[in-house]
Amino acid sequence: MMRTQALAHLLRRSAASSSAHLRRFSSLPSPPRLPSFVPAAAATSTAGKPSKSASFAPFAGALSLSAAAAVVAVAVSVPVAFAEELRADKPEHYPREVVLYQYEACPFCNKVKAYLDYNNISYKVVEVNPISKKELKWSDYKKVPILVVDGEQLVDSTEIIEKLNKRIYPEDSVSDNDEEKKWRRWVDGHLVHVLSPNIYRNTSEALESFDYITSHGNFSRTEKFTVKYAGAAAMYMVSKKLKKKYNITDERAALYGAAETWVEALGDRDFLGGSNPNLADLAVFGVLRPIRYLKSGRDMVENTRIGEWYQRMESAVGESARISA
Ligand SMILES: N[C@@H](CCC(=O)N[C@@H](CS)C(=O)NCC(=O)O)C(=O)O
Repeated sequence: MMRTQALAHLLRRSAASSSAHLRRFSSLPSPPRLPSFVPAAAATSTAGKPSKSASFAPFAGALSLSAAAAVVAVAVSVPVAFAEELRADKPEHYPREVVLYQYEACPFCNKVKAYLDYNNISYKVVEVNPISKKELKWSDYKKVPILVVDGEQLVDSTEIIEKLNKRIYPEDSVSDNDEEKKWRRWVDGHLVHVLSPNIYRNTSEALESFDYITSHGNFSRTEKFTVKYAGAAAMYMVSKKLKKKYNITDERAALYGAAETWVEALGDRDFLGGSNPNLADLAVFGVLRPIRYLKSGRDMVENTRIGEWYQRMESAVGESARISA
């Protein structure tokens, strides 16, 4: 990121903190940041996909106490009028209205949300029912995420981020940064495939995952019960197939291996982007966020060195920029 952009970014971050404070202490809508899971995509690959009913994968977001504490600290020190000014002062090329069609626990959706949150781009969320998908009737694209930016439909998490980033940082050339590109590809081509075999590893983990999915997704009351048990059973079976497909013998070893590979890539840097996260940091963080507080995510943090970077990312990304629909 160029220096001027870094400065602009710092300003935006303080605006983000201030607006978060405003949301907290005034009557502005408060963005939910509770642990949240929904159906996602073990079945997201293009070839040999599992059936629709089997295409759930759990993912979660969680309240970061340290991030919350930081926001409160800023809140106390920033006068409300100044904060309001910062909040209103978003650059012109920032989108005016952003709507994310998502499954709360989908790793690709969480990748997009990490980008939006980090850049303090306010967005509304439409939670899609993964069975009826009635919220997507208006679109020919039947996957999530879909991001509607000032009326324009953007699809595919990587493309969405690419396009938004070009708009927000027109001078920034992501394509020049080979390292960033390489690790973003690693996220889509490797890391996401390791997740499902882990979160559906055995019956208790599959049920834990589906408990989150059904409690935070858009399901009718009847669907909730059926999906929890049938989904957990189906995904337990599907995850065995996925292991074969992606040549995974020990799913935990694969998860720990991926976490360590990422830590090695960071070297002695705080973030892959240096002192600030870049798009690869945001992608890794985004797809891991939904599993972080599941058993697999807790095991990953206990058994690898990824925890410190993850905490830095939680602080850097800060509060959700989600606003009420
Ligand atoms: N390459 C796409 C993958 C999107 C994807 O596969 N999303 C899953 C949810 S995590 C999906 O919508 N699957 C189809 C379904 O649920 O029917 C991206 O990065 O956005």
